[in-house]
Amino acid sequence: MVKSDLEVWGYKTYRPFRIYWILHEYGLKYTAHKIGSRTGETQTIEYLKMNAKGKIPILQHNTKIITESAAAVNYIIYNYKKPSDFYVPNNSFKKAKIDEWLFFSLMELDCLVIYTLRKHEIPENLGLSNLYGKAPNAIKAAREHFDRMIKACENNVPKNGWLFGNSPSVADIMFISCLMHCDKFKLEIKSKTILNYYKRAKKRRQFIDAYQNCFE
Ligand SMILES: N[C@@H](CCC(=O)N[C@@H](CS)C(=O)NCC(=O)O)C(=O)O
Repeated sequence: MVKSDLEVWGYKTYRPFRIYWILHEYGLKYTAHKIGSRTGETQTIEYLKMNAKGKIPILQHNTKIITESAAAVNYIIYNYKKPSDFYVPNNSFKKAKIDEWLFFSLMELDCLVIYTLRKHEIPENLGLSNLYGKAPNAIKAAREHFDRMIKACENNVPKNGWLFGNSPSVADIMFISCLMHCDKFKLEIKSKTILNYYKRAKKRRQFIDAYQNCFE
């Protein structure tokens, strides 16, 4: 198989999925290296040379290496022609509004909620408390924080379409990739508006294609 100049390292989890999704939105060909986290594949000397954090995902563009999923998603929109059905902000305020969703998703949802649950839930609940220790108070606080953050952003989620109109943006990719952890960690999305938005998103062809390739 001829390798594409764009390569994604990692699969089967929601952070690599962000990169698969943007690549499908932009209709770009890519090579997927289907390696898993915590399988040993991210701890080889060769891999650690690319990403000293020993984590997935990586986006590789020829010799350029990007090791954070949000940076990788943005790299695509900075470098490739915008598809007609994708929203890219064209001034600094609009860009800041997108960034608001990006940092909200990464900090308030991914880091404070999802990572806390992943590290401190018991293995039966798909957590790693066997490695990182049990922390029932932290788990309770994370679940409460999730409910509070969903309530806080609910009014900014539209009843139709995407966060910024009729086309998706990187804000949708980052936010939805966080919502995708809810089933895994039994987090209930206590907002009809957000549940409907999430259901709509999952019907998009690019989402489905990216999902199939990332999770197959
Ligand atoms: N902030 C990073 C997080 C990457 C991350 O935590 N990846 C997980 C899999 S989705 C991983 O490789 N975990 C292994 C570990 O924490 O050692 C990003 O968004 O790219």
